[in-house]
Amino acid sequence: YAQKTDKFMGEIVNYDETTVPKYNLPDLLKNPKGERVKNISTWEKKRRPEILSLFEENIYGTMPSKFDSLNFKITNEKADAMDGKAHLKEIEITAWNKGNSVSFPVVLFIPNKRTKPAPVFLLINNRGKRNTDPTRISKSTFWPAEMIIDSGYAIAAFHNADVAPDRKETYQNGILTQLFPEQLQKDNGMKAIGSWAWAASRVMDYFISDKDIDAKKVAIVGHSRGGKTALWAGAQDQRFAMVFNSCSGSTGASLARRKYGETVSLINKQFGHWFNNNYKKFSNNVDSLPVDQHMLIGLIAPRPVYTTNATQDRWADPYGSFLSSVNAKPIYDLYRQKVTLPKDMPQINRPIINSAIGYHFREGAHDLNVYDWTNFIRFANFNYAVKN
Ligand code: GTR
Repeated sequence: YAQKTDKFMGEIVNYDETTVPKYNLPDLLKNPKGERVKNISTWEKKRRPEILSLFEENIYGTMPSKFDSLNFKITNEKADAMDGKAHLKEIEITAWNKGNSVSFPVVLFIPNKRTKPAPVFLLINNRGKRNTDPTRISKSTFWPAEMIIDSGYAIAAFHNADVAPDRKETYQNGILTQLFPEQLQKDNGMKAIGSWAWAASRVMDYFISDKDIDAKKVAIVGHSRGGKTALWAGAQDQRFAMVFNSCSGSTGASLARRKYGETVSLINKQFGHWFNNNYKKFSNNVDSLPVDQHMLIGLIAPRPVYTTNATQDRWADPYGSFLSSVNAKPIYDLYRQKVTLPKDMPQINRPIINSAIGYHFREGAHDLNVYDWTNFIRFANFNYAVKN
C-alpha cells in the first residue's frame, strides 16, 4: 500500500508526497492585471465571469445557453411508493433545438411526511440505472433513497449516458449531435462532462415547475466523473443551492499542479471525451493552466460545497482535494460565510460539517456509500438551517 509510484499508460504515477513539485496556484482574487478583488460586487461582475470563461475555454467547454424548448412529461406516478413513505414521479424531459430533440428520464421520490415543498438531492448517476430503480426491487447504497426520504429530503437521479454516452467513440450521440452540433466543431466546445452538466440544469428547470419541490434547495450530487460534473454544474448554474462531490479527483476537486495520482496528461489520454480539445494542450504543461481546481470551488461560493475522499483512492489525490477546498476559502470570507476547515488534512472518518465548505476523508474504497450520504444530510441540515 505504501508503494510510492506506479506505472500507467506509459507514465509514472506519483504517490509520494515528498516529490510533489513546488507550484504556485493562480490567485482567485487577482485579475490578470494584478488588481485585487476587494468586494463582492467586483467578484460577481468581473472576476467570477472571467474565471468561469477560463474553465469553459480551457477545460470543460462552452455551455450553450439557448435551445428552442423544453417539455416535461410524467410517465409514471405512485403516491404511495416505499410503503406509503414517498411519492414517486418518473419524468421524461425532452429538449428541442432547431427541429431535433433529445429525451431523458428522471426518477424522483418525494417524502409524504412534510408540511412544505421538499428540498432535494439530485444525483448524476454514472454507474448504471440499477442504482436508481424506481420500483425499489433493486436497492443500492450508491443512491440510498429510503434513507434520504426518512431524513425529510426528496431524492432524484438521471443517468449521464442518456444525454451523452460515456465512451470516446460515441459521446457525441446524444445532445451534442442532436441539439448542439456546433459544439463538436470547436476546440472549446463541450463534450461529455459539459453535456451531463447541461442535463443537470434541465432537471433544475423541471424542479422549478414542480410545486412539491423547494427549488431554492436543490443539491447536486455526483461521484467521481459524476463528481467532476456536479462541481461544473454547480459552478455554471447558480440555481443549485449546494454541491456534493464524492471522490471527484483529477479535474474535479483535486489540484492539477500537484501531479499526484491521476494527472491531466493521464485523464486526457484515457478520457479525452470528457473535456474540450484545448485541455489537451496542458497535458504536459499544467503550470501554464490559467486556473486550478480551487477556483472551481470558488465559483460555487457563497453556496455550500462538500467534498469527500477515501483512503484507498490515492488515484484521486485526497490531500489535493482538501487543499483545493482550503484555497477556495478567500471567496467564502468575502461573503462572510463561515468556513471551519482545519489547516492540515482532517483525520480519517472525521467529517467537517459545520462549515460552508465541508470535507471528509473516509476509510475505504473509491465509492459513494451510506457513510457519505449520512454526512451529506448532516451538512445540508446544518447549512440550510444557517441560512434560514
Ligand atoms: C477513473 C478516472 C477518474 C474517475 C473514475 C470514475 O478511471 O481515472 O478520473 O473519474 O474513473 O469515474 O469512477
